[in-house]
Amino acid sequence: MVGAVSSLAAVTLFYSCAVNKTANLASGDAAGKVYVPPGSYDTYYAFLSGGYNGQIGVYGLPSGRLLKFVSVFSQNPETGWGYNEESKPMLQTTYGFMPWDDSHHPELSQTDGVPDGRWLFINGNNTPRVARVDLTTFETTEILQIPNSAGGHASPFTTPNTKYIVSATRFSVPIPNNDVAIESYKKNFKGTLSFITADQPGKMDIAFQILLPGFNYDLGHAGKGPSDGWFFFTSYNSEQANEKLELNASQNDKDFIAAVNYRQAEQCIAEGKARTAPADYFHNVMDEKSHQARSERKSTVKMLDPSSCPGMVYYLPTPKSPHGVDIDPSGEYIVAGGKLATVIPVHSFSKLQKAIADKQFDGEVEGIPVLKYSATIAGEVQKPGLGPLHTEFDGKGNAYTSMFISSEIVKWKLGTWEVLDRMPVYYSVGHLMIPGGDSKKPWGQYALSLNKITKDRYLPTGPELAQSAQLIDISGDKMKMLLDFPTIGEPHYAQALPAELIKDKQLKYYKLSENTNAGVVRAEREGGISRQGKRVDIKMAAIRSHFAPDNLEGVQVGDTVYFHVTNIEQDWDIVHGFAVLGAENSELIVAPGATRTLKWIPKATGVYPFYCTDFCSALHQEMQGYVRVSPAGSNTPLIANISKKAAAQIAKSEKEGHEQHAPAGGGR
Ligand code: RUQ
Ligand code: CUA
Repeated sequence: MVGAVSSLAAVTLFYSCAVNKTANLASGDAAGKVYVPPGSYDTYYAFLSGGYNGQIGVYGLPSGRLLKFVSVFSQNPETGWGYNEESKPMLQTTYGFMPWDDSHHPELSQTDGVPDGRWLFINGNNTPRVARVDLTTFETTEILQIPNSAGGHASPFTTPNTKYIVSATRFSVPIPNNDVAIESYKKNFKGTLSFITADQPGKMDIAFQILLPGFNYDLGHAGKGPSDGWFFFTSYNSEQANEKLELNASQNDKDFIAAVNYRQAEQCIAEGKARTAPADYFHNVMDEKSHQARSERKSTVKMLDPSSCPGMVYYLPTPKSPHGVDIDPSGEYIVAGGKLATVIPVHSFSKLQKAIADKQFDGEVEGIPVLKYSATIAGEVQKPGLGPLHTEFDGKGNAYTSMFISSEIVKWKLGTWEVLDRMPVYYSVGHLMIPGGDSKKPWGQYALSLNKITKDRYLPTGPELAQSAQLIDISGDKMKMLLDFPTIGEPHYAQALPAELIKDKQLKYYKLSENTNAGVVRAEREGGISRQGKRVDIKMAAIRSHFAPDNLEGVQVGDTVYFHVTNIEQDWDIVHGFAVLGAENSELIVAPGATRTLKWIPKATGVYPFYCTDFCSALHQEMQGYVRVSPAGSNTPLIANISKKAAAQIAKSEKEGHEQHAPAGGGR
C-alpha cells in the first residue's frame, strides 16, 4: 500500500483549495449573534496560544476582540517581560537564557473534570517547558523545564483535578542525551512521558517520568469518569525512522495510542520500583510579594521503566499516524485523529479494560503489551472527510472533528458514529475549540475553528497574513458560521470559559504595603541614588505625573545602573512606563503597586532624558527627568533631587528623630 500512502501524503502537501474564493457563509442573523455593544462584555474568555510567538492571546467571544496578550515564553518589549531584571529568571533554562519559544496548547486547570478558572497552563515546545498563568492577574507565575525531553508537544493536558499536567517528548532522543550516531536511532533513542505536579502554585515539579520506545509522541488527554486514573497519548513513527519521516514514518497501517494507568505508576513508585535518573532542569517562580523571579536548578527525576511496572502502559493500535486523542465527556470514548486515516477510530474504555483482563494481546513492543484493535474499538466514523486532527464535544452526545485536508469541521454522533453535519472552514483547520469541549461538562454553544492558512479572508498584508479564527454557532442541529477574526501568532489550540467564572476575581492593583522588592519605595521620599563600586542603584517612585527623584547626577561612564521604578499608585489600571535614552533592552511597564528594574549601561558622557511611556494623565508628557553621566573617575557627587513636598516630609521626620532613608547624596 506504499503507493496509496505516498499519494495521500502528497495530498497533505497541498492544503485544500477546493473552495478558493472568499465565501460568505454567515447566515442572516449572524451579525446580531456576535455583536457586543460598546460598554458590554463578551460572555466567554478565550485563550489562544500564540504558536511561534510563544505567548497567549486573550480574546472575548463571541466578538473576537483581543483583550490581552500574556507574555509567557518570549521576551516582550511591550511589557518588558524577559527584559526587566525581575522577570529575566523566568526564561532561564539549562540551555541558557531563552528569549523565545513556540507555545501550542493552553489548558485550563480543572476541578472534578471541569475548568475552574484558577490557572491556565501552556507548553513550550522547542525547549520543553510548561508555564502557569494566574487568572487573577493574567501573569505568568511559574515555568518548569522538562528534562530528558525534546519537543514538549503533548503538553500540558491536565488530569481532572489538576493533580498532574503532562508533557511527552515529540522527538525521541538518547536519554540521557549524548553523542551517538543518528543511525543508531532504533538502539539508542527513547521517548519519555512526564507527569508534573500542578495543583500547588509555585511548586510544580516532575512527579515521575516513564521511559518509552523511540516513537514520536504527539498529543494526550486524561481519562475522566470511569477512565479517571488513565492518560492517553498518541504516537506516530512506530517505524522508528530517523530520516525522511514524511515517507518513512507513514509505512505502518497503524501506530499507537499509549494508554497509561498513572495510578499504577504511583503504586510502583510507592513500592520503590522507580529508579533515580539523572536530569537537568530549571524551575522558575515569580514571587508574589517581591515580584522578583527566582530560579532553581534540579538534577534528578524518578524514572519508571514499563518492564518494572507491569500494568502501567498498553498500546492501542490506531490508524494512521494519529495526532489528536480526545476523551468524550462521559469518559468512555477515546477518539483518535489519524492524520492519514480514512476513518475516525473510536476506542472504548470499558472494552479496553475487558481486553486487558482477557489478555487480548497482539504481541508487544519493547515489553509493552499491544492490545488487539478489534478488542478495543467501539466504532469508526466512516467517510468523515480528509485529514482528521482534533475532536471536541458539545456535551449533548455530539463530537466535532477538524479536517485539515478537506478544510471542514464535521459533526458526528457518539455511539452511532454517523456524520450529522459539515461546515467548510477557511483554510486548513488545525485545532478546533469548544468552550469546555475537552472537559466533563462542555458549555457548548460555540466552536472556534483555528485555521492554518488565511489566503483571501482579510485585506491582504503582503506575503504573510495573520491566522484566521472562525466562530461557529453549534447550539442548533446545523452549524452556523458567525464570524471571522484574525489572531496574533499561530494559535494551535485554545481554551475558553464563561466570563463570570473569573471576571470578578481580577486583581485591580498590587498592594504597595506588601511589596517586598529589594528596590521598592513606598513613598516619594524613599527615592534616591547609591553607589557600590561600579554599580549604581536608583530607586524611584512613579505617580501621576512625575518621577521622584527626577534629576540624577553622579553616574559615570563604565557604571552599571539599575533603575528600580515603583508605581506607587493604588488605583486600577493606572500604569506607568519608564524609558531612558540609549537603553538597549526595552522600556519598563509597571503595574500599580509593583516594582520593575531596568539595567542600563551608559556608554558616553552627557545628559540622558527619561520619561513615562504609558499615557497616564493629562500631564503625562510632563512625566520625565534627566540623568547626568560624567566621565569615569569624575567627582560629580551623587545627587537625586526630590520634590519640595517630599523634602519637607524628610525634614519633618528627621526633626522627630525617626530613622530615615534620605536620598543618597543628601538631595538638595
Ligand atoms: S497541534 S494543530 Cu500542537 Cu494539532 Cu497544532
Ligand atoms: Cu506615567 Cu505617563
